[in-house]
Amino acid sequence: MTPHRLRQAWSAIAIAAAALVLGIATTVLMAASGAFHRTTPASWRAHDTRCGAPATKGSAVDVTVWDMGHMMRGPNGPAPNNGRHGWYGMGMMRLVARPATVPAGRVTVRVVNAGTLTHEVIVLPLPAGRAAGERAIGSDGRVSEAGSLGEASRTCGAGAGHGIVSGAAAWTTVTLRAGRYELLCNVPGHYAAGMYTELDVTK
Ligand SMILES: [Cu+2]
Repeated sequence: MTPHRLRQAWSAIAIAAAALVLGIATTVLMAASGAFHRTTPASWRAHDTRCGAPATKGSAVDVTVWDMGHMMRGPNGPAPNNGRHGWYGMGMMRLVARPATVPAGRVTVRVVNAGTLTHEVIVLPLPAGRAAGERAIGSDGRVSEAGSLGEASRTCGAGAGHGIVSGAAAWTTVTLRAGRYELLCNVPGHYAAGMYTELDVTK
């Protein structure tokens, strides 16, 4: 191991340790705020002041994500495979953004998880000539996140985390140029189950 490699290794360990401490702190905060004790997980909590996105400058896009968790499995286990990626048993899931068009600049994506499962929202540019929902899905049930501009996946917080638990909100602020974008959930199987939508940004 060269000195350079050694430095890289040590900084990786330091980052991992910091992430662990942050994770524990987040868990403690979530426990304190009652995030683990929601009794009506599918309810709409956009106005839950313990878990709402802060006021923002620029545009806001409100995203609602949901699933039909109770329909995900038949009496004898997973629903039959319809041939698409083997994720048919995940049932129907949706991601809806309002408004669907915003002006270029700072855009805060505010997500409410009205479903029963954990979700997330990732912002990706939409390649020319492609529609939302057309990305290649890997054998792990996920799409490539290469080129991601940001994500809301931290329960009751901003940016990347470990997913938005049922009933909670999450948000992220990104700067978007004019163009077409796709908002999607990349929890395994969720994209194939319908968790994507187009977001257009005008000049
Ligand atoms: Cu999802």
